[in-house]
Amino acid sequence: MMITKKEIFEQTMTFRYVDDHYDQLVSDMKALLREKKIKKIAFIGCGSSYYLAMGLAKHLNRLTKSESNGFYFSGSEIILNLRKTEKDTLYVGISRSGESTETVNALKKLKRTRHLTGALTCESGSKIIPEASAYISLDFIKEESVVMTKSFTSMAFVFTALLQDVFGSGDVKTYLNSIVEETETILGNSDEFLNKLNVGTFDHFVFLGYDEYLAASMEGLIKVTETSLTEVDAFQTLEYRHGPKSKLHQGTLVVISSNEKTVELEEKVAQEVESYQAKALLLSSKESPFDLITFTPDPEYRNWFLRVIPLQLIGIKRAAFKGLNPDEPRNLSKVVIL
Ligand code: F1P
Repeated sequence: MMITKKEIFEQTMTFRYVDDHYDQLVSDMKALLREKKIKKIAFIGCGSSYYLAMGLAKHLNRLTKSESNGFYFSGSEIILNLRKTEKDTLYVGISRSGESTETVNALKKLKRTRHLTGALTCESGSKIIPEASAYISLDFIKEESVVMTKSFTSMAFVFTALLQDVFGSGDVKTYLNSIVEETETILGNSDEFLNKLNVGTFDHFVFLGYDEYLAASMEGLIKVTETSLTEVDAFQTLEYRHGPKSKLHQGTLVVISSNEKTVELEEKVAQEVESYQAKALLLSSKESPFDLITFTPDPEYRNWFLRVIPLQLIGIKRAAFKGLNPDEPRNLSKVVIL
């Protein structure tokens, strides 16, 4: 089996490891959050790790019922001095490799100017670690593919759980177990449904959603681009109607990541999409007149990163249809060094 495909299907196993080793994985970071009474966290990343930063920032705002506790920046925004930074904020650099120059230099700069820094990575021996006062490292991931799949969702899982543990209510162990359970189902159902839909034959994809689901949709955009070199867009769902819908055609698949709070209006977008002979697919917990991959009820967006799994599979299925190898993505390297 291709490396990228194998790693997509390993996500249940890696989530189980996160569940089994959660306390040990997060102990330093959790102690820092508690000891410093952190209220504000700015997540910093590049590429997929930037969209991971976006999802975690949105989730922190949701948990704290505020729009001013979670922030997300690309590494370049910090090293180019485009953003004002605050001393009452924890800056968490996110990097699978721990080596991306922009992210490492951003954290170096923040540490040098006496900001509190942390790191989330899959490589504990990497350059990002010395720049962080506390870190979470998922060394067991050992992702070989250039394309981030299980590393993205596992880092999202562990830090989403930590945010819920420190800032949310409810029992984190129950949450951890529920995500592991659901992942198995989502992988199986998505694979089966997308095969039935013959998804590789679509030549234009659109991924829509809000907040954490928009972050998942943007990650899907990168995945489908990197693996299949296919045209793909991502927007807030209703924003799609303000111009971008002009590209809809018979070969377009529009995937709307939805939940109980937003599905009623988002189904109107699905209706409009199909009026232009394109195809709509809902990722949602509610019965729908449109094609549907069913997720558990998620009014608090707690399974946001699982919405990426169908999009990962779309990428490799489209690549297979086009005779492309996702293990050798065009123009890409595993780490971007300046
Ligand atoms: C970030 C990144 C990946 C991308 C490619 C190059 O890496 O841009 O998002 O898919 O692998 O590197 P990292 O900072 O998370 O290691």
